[in-house]
Amino acid sequence: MPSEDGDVATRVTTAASHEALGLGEDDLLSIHRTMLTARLVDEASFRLNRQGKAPFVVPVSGHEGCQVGTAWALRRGQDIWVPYYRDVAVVLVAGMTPVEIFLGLFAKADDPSSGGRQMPSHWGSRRLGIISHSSPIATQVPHAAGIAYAAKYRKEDAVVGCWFGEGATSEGAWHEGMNFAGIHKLPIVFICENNQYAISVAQAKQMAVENVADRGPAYGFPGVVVDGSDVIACYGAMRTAVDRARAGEGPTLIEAKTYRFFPHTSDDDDRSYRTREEVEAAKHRDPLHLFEHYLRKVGVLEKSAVDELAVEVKAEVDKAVDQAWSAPDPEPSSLTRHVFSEGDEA
Ligand SMILES: Cc1ncc(C[n+]2csc(CCOP(=O)(O)OP(=O)(O)O)c2C)c(N)n1
Ligand SMILES: [Mg+2]
Repeated sequence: MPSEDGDVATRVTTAASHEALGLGEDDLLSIHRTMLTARLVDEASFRLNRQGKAPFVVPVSGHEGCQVGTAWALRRGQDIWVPYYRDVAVVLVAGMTPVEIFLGLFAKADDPSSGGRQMPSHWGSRRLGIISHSSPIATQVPHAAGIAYAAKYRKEDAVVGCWFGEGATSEGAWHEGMNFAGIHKLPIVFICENNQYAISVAQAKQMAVENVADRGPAYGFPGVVVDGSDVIACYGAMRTAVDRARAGEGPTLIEAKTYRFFPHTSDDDDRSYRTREEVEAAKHRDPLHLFEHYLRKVGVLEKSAVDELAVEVKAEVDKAVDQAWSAPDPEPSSLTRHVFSEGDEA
């Protein structure tokens, strides 16, 4: 959906109603549960970090709306997910369970991403079509474009979702991936979770434009700005983009304006670059609370049911923590697995 003059991003600021987007009550409840699960996984992970049990945590809180909203438009087991390290909620939508997430956090043998070898938050699953990314930011973008090229070349009915932060868009790899996707009209959607900071570096020090999405038309495809705190608006933008990709019309760049409520990681102290007032003000637009408000407004969930659900999901998350914590560690004898050749491995 390019704008009239074709060179600025189209703005999507208000959510269409869920009915207009084909979402029923069950969808709304599942979306809410997934956002809540991501939030509680995050809070548990931070507690575990402070207890010395989890080495490194990358928080998702604040991003749940844009992650669940965009991921919801892809099909599990058929489409391809290329998340980055902040995308707990994306991988939950893709089908990863809290237990699997904690197995990775504790570097356990049964961690589906790498058997405990990868840094936490570098998820991967062949079964679910989640591609593990490397730590250098934006390196997953050319990978995602290549995967979309392969899908198109093989005439597979798959759409690729590729997520990243706004800091990643300052990297050469990002521009190369975008350019390649535009040239070949690939079945891919790029989702920028713009939380205004790349660790401590504010957006104005990274780019001279207001919107990352403004760059989409320069690569020959639409750029869309969406309110990242509005999960339904994010779903709507992604639905349009995925339909466009599936119809062979090429990529879309979605920029979700969001905010992270916690520091960059468990190793960061954000007091050195953000005022507490700024962080507290951002929490007025908490995507989870806004969605709960929406659910009450449309009569899908009572306040008491929200509270009950929070207790239920917290119990599930706590159980997942216990299960993962008591799972076996990798065998020390397997230490060099995937580092040196073991002969005839596939
Ligand atoms: C090429 C490269 N440079 C620097 C880093 C260190 N680094 C890790 S995350 C990050 C910030 C990325 O910010 P953004 O893309 O906005 O995502 P966010 O963490 O805000 O979600 C940086 C600079 C890195 N991993 N890779
Ligand atoms: Mg950022």
